[in-house]
Amino acid sequence: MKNVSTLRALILATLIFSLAGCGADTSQEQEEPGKPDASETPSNAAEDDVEAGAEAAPDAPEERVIDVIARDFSIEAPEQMDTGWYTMRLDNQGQQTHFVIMYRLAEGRTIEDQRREVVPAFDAVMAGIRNGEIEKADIGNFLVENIPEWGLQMTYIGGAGLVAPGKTTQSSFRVPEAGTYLMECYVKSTDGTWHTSMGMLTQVEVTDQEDEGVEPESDFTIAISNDGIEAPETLPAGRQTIRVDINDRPETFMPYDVNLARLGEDSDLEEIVFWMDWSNVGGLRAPAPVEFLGGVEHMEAGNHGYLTVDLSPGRYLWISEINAGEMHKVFTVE
Ligand SMILES: [Cu+2]
Repeated sequence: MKNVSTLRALILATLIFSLAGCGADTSQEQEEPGKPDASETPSNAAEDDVEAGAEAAPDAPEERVIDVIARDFSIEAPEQMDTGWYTMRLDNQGQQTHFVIMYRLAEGRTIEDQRREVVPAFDAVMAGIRNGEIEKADIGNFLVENIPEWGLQMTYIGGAGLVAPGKTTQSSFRVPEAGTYLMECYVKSTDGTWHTSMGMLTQVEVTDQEDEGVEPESDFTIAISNDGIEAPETLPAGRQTIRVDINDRPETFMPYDVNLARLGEDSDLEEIVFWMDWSNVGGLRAPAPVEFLGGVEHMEAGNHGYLTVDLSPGRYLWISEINAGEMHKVFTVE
């Protein structure tokens, strides 16, 4: 392992320091969780231009869509984006569950810096956990000691949550400012190796753009706070755009996220909660214990994103990677 190892920026759900002041956007008004929004019409602009054009006013602007493909093990994504709202369509063409988070690097840093100074530290910490040399309680200290300061200054802005092999998901988020961003998937492969280290890390250069893009219209809203996940007990079947408000920031390295899973007959909630914690040897490690349908990736408090999914009747689960034992909620689609 390298002397100046690393931090792979993402993951540290269990670290005990808070990175305050990370560019939270509090300007957006919040809606009451669980209430249908004013518009009952989900925006399908991203899905079907013709249909959207027919439904909307003639000059209605369309959502900016980026198509991202996850494979075992790479992320195919645009190299350039503008500031403002984007809808990410994530197509998982791999055999393992993937997600794609997007975050801004500290000023002047690039993917090369990340690969050299951050990624190896996460390889080292995971190897240490696997062979018993690093206890859970020591992870925070290890990372702080082995990560350069800039590696603790990522700004998380969202992305598409965990999605099962062969599935596509859609998530919308706002890119707040110009800079160098990375997209990453840090699920672990079957042998425990981070997908990041296997190639699932790409760079995106963001430039300023006055056009803020178009924010989707939502059918329902859920809210994530330190008190838990506030969400409707039931949702109707069909295609839904769900707004996710991130209202608090936990005392951890990373802010909250939320993922959606469809529960099967024999789904074990305890097993899923365990799996969500990367610091467990079997945590975030393929294969996933449940079928994931996407989600809203980690973003700083005061921001919000959207998840668009087609739901069939059944039991489902909202669950965060952060403090998953408390931060989850089961609901029904009727
Ligand atoms: Cu992955």
